[in-house]
Amino acid sequence: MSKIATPEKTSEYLQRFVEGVERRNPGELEFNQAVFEVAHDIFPYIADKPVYHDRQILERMSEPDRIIIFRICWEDDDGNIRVNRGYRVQNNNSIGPYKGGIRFHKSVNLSILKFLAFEQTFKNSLTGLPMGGGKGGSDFNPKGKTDSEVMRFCQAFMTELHHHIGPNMDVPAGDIGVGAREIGYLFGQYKRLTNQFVGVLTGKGLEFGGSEIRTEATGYGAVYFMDSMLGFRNDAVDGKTCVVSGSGNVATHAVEKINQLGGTAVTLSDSSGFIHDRAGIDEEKLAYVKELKEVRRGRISEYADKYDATFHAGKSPWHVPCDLAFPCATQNEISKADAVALVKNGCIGVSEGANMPTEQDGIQIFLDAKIAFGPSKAANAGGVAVSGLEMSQNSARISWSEDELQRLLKDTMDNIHEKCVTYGQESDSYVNFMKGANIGGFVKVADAMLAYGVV
Ligand code: NDP
Ligand code: 2IT
Repeated sequence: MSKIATPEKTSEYLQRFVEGVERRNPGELEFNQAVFEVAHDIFPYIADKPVYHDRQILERMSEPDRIIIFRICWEDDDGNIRVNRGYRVQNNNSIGPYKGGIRFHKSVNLSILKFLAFEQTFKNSLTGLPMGGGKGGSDFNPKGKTDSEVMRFCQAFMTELHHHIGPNMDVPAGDIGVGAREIGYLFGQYKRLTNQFVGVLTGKGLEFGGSEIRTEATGYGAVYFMDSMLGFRNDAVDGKTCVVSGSGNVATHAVEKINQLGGTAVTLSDSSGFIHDRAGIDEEKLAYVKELKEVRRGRISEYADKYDATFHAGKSPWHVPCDLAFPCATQNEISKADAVALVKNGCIGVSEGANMPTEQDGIQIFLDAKIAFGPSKAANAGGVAVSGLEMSQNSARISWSEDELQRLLKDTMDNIHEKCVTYGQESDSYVNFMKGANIGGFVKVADAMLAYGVV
């Protein structure tokens, strides 16, 4: 098959491809969802580029290069032996070493890590930096664990993982449940096991090779991306009411940037529910949230005890009227009904800080309403982009200034926005950023794979 495909043929190929992926990955709902979302945009794009069909590029991209699964054995504070499962999904290293975070959460399974590693491949390509895609993690639940238990777990995790990573091979970072504390323990153990001080992890402390702005980059980047999408419509974040979900790294730094750009964030959440603060979450309140979550590791409901805000147990914030929405907690946190409520209540923009937070039919609602929808692989790429810059600084054994990195982050998000416009603008001039990000991320990886031949 090396002719230009008709629309009928294209949908037949897409159907066949999707069935094949489902057959090979039975029950892996998140992975199938992520691959389908991409394939839906790529098949029409490659209809007149038969070489991508002939060389089975998307088929190869959706089969990870390798997956490492291992046992993690550690001892809790009471001397009990605990067993968890660890993973590293090395999805694709066509344009650089595998790169992507590590997630510690009780829900972690192969489907979730495969979807994240697949998405990461496209996201990293969009940054323009030489990074392949990977993701790892464990079903370890950090909630309620002491500092020394977390340290022993991280050491046990790295004792196996260190065989499979390296500064030119695979460079992990943080994700849900893995922040500055865990990266410190993981890096310390890597250094102990290998006797090497190298840039094998990103998100490190500033004292040991970390980069300015890495902590803030994902949340800041998601808000910059929103500002760029609105700028394209002669609008801005300034003056807008924003709902934000989550209360971790991405959510808190999104709120920080919303405040800096003149918006008002009125919600935050965790897995117990959300708080609604009509007056806005200002800098002082945000400092309280960071201390609550990072130091005391408490619940967001405590915010409503301290400030004039309401707490809504077991609910997410999407039914609160807003101009802009920033999902920054986890995958599939916006359902179709939530998307309908957002649009009905006047929401004009969604920028995804979390990975794949909107369900497939929710995305369709946003696209049909023609609101500014920034999909995760574009909107939250600021984090991994600054990770890429941390790798460069480590290789060169230098540190760039905060001002320089702020500028590079903003430029990167602008460039990703531009790429999405190039590939995603439709005949009525509406920009489908989902399509733009999928195609924009695909092209560089695909062309590298073509150059390598059949490998
Ligand atoms: P954190 O661990 O710092 O915070 C996660 C937040 O999300 C917490 O408030 C947590 O609540 C909430 N949350 C997690 N799982 C669920 C769930 N199943 N249901 C409801 N709430 C949940 O993680 P990050 O802020 O780093 O990550 C948030 C999202 O951003 C993830 O999707 C991640 O993949 C994505 N991301 C992160 C990047 C980074 O640089 N850190 C980069 C790009 C994307 P609770 O404490 O109750 O669990
Ligand atoms: O999903 C993501 O992009 C991350 N968790 C960050 C990955 C990284 O390597 O910085």
